[in-house]
Amino acid sequence: MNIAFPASPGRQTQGPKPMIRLALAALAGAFIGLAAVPALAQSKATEVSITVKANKFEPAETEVPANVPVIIRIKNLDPKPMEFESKELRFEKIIPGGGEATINVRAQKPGRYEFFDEFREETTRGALIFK
Ligand SMILES: [Cu+2]
Repeated sequence: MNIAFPASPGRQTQGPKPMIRLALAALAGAFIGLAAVPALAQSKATEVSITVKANKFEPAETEVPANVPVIIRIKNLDPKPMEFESKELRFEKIIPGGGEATINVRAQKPGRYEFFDEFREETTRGALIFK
């Protein structure tokens, strides 16, 4: 029932409404962003550096705290590409020879979580031990 606003075909003012809606959405986004900051600060990620040389991870095993996200900085020192992968930690990344990458891993319960180079799965294996 649109009784209060009779249609006036000649003057269809669009008005600033869409802009206001956009601005509100941006504001809401800003507030969500702010709210997320304390949560991030709470669960500080642990950083680990792992290299690959002559088809071996170094270190092959690394202990990290459980229930905290982990940032893996992986460097491929070999001249050929690798596919750094973990089914348990759910990541997969191709890293060119001589290249490096950063992998973000979610917080995990205590346990041993394996990773490998999928191009050389038999020889190139390692694990993160969440404790
Ligand atoms: Cu793969």
